[in-house]
Amino acid sequence: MATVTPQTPLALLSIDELLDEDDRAIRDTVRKYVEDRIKPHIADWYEHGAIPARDLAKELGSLGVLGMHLQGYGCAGTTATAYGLACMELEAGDSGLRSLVSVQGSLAMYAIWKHGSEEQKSEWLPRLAAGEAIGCFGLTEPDFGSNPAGMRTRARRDGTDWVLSGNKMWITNGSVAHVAVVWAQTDDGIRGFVVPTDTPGFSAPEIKKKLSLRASVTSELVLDDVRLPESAVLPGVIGLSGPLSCLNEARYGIVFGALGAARDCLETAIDYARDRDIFDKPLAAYQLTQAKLADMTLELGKGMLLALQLGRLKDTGRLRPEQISLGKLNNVREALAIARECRTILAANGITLEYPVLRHANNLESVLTYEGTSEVHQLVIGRTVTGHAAFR
Ligand code: TGC
Ligand code: FAD
Repeated sequence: MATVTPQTPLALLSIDELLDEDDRAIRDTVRKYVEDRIKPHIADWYEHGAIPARDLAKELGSLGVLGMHLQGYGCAGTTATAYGLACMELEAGDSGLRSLVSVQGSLAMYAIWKHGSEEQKSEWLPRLAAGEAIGCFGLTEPDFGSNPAGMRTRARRDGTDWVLSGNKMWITNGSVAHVAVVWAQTDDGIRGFVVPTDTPGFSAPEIKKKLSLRASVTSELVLDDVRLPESAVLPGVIGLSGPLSCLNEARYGIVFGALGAARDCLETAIDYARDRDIFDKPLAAYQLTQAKLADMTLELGKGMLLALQLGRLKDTGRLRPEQISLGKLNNVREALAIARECRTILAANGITLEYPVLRHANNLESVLTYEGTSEVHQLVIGRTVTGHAAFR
């Protein structure tokens, strides 16, 4: 029987030729960190529903990936493409690890970097970039996820102070954060507040019993008359465009990140199929298996080309939110389909934490929902191509 030397799925499309040397070097550094430091432990962290978030934050800070595409204040100032590639490698480890980094860099840090005062930037950004402090981002509420415009959390003036009250839900990093960026209604519209988590009235109980993103801290934020000085408000923005501008950054990272999880599943399934003999020959030598692997290789490659095109647009300042929706919708949806299909190749072995495929699939269920559900992104794209907003 004729055999050939196998190529990895992304090598087949010569993807590396589309990356410059610096981007490849950053990607390889992050990949090595994930191989050495995350992969040996991730199954246990996932099983126990606990990660050493504060230790990891310091390591990720030393690695230079926290807020890595921002300029100044201790941030690495890389290209957006390099940031995307780093997200991909982190999520090949676990979506929870990428979430830690996304929420820190693209949500908490970006909000302060883009909309904060000079005082807020110099107080928080260097510590957040170094991983000495952890940030979280409170937008979603128990009754307002896809429609944050309806939020009930309120900030009222009391003299020169602000007083915040309300509840946020499903907040990544909440219980381990040193600072929370909290969005609230004010008399002038929605505004962002920089809230040190040791402020009286602030608490962040952790949400337990998750079946997805178990290696990530997810919390409720309780704001019980949290009194803040006038300087706590983000001065640079009023209205929903403030938080949505931050979501653009995190969604962009997910476009690449989800492909990391998919790649890890596909490589695992290919290795498994080559090693496993079924009816006296390798599972990989059956046409049905090859059809699955070929289709997944194609989807992974198409997703990568889409991600790199968005990276190119972002690096040249031309990326629009509806283009990010195309990437988030496609790449998360396809990554989840790939993870599930890979699980079928591993069959019974696929349901355990000995292999990463069902862990990735379970994680991707959350990724499909957060940062705009698939339906929200379909509606964003639908509005763009029809001119009709169909959200309400
Ligand atoms: P709409 O009337 O369309 O817009 C209100 C204002 O916002 C502006 N805008 C944007 N600005 C920047 N970027 C975007 N992507 C923007 N989209 C809209 C818009 O121009 C307008 O500005 P202005 O100045 O005219 O007021 O708003 P809408 O209420 O109809 O809502 C639109 C919709 C549904 C798309 C939006 O609400 C939405 O995206 N909902 C989904 C919410 C969401 O994604 N939440 C994520 C929470 S954070 C999270 O999940 C973290 S997970 C952890 C991790 O990342 O790892
Ligand atoms: P809902 O908005 O109640 O949606 C329910 C269903 O209705 C979905 O299928 C949705 O697509 C659909 N739907 C909604 N609107 C429409 C419409 N107009 N037409 C048709 N269908 C519609 N949020 C934060 O602020 N910060 C965080 O750090 C954060 N981290 C998260 C971590 C995890 C693990 C998870 C699971 C969530 C996190 N979230 C966070 C919250 C996340 O952003 C929300 O869950 C998400 O926006 C969806 O909101 P929801 O769950 O309330 O669903």
